[in-house]
Amino acid sequence: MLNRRKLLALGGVAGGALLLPEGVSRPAATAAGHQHHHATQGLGTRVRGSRLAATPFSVQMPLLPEQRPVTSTSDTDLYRIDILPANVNIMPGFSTPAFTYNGRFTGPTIRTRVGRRTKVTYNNHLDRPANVHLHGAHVPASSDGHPMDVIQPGQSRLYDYPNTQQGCTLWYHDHSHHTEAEHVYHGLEGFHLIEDESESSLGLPRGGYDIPILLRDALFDANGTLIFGGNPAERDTVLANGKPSPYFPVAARKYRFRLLNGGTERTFNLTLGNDQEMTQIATDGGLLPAPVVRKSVRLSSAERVELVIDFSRYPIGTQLVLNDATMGPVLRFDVTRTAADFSRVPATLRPLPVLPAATVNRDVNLSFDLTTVPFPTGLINGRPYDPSRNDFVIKRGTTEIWNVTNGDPTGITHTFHLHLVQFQVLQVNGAAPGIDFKGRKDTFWFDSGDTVKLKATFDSYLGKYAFHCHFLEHSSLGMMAQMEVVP
Ligand SMILES: [Cu+2]
Repeated sequence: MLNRRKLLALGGVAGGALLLPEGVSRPAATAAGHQHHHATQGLGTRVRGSRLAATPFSVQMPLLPEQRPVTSTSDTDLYRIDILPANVNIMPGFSTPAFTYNGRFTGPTIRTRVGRRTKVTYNNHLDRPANVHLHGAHVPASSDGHPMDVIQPGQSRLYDYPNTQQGCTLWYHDHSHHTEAEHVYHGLEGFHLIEDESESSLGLPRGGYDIPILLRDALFDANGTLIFGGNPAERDTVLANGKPSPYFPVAARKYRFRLLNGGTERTFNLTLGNDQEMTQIATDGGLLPAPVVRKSVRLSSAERVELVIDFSRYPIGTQLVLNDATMGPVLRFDVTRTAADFSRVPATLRPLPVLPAATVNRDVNLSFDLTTVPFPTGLINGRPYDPSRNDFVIKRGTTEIWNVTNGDPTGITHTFHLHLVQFQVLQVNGAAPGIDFKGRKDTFWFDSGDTVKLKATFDSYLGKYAFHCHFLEHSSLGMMAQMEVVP
């Protein structure tokens, strides 16, 4: 019989609390040596007890700036990004100490295209080790941001990304061992978009109508400081591109929105207006074989979904709220003007690759050891993460089937992320997968007791890569393991 109090000590469970070990939950402000502002209450915010709350739709959602390369050659763009503490404006009228890429709470967007190499020099100006993982990317192990492969304070590191996979919405974020949840929560995340020549011929909305939006949750104290280390379910503010439940003016035409859940432990269930239709065109690893019309979309931590919304169906002056079942209003689209629209969503997008027959089967079980004090221990196949151990050794070129099970009791949900490859989900609990599992995936959400059968081919890089629960509070507690791809 599971002790209720123990269960509540975990995140990922409604009403639960997750406390991180001492030293893991240092407030950014203290660690960064900043004096945070005791700002007065701002327009659009109100103090509720010891917390700060935002009035929905009081600020406009910003577009994320695209990072310019320092230099470019015929096939490579070289960027420089500083990892540094900064005071940023998230809640109207308040200054919030954060960890940032180039001073931005949601890091700058890197937009490249298939076959162009991206090299990024990261300079770590924090007082602690950090590193960078390009989530969903097909990269050599030396540039994957292995949890133990960190950039020490004051040091720099060049990451090299070949961008050889098909066009997709990737994101970069901190992956430093035991501090990944805290670092990402405080702002170390941003988009890395790979565009595809063959995609541009499809006629999808592009340019100013192709908009990345990072959704996440957060909790602020009355001074506007981010609160980390408590119960993730209590985070009551939803941010879109770093602003609380903003509004966004749109033209009466089609838009492509690239949504990323950048929350460390959050599952969104999104609906638009009064059951309005959204057309899903892509998932984690790029375009779906065909568009799928949806009225609700589930998006858990680290997942991406690309939606085309056609605002030409609504009169000028219409306001449409993107709403989450738990957190309420996420973002309001205000249809404010007309615009020409030559874009379209073709009936066929891109077929899935046919993977070779699998020759290896593996079982992966995610669970918590609820008996350890003061914190539960995250386990994969019964063991907490140990970077010196290879849990799986995979021969290069092999196609494998993994049966991934959420082995925890009712109420504890998990996500699963496999580095290095995009996989295909064959079955969920023995049945054909639903739309949330379709396409090229690198992360999925699953409920207690669920088993997800996936297939992947490991045909490229050698070396050590992680796989883990992408509720980062869970991976921080050990719910992570390691595979090594060998010749
Ligand atoms: Cu988990």
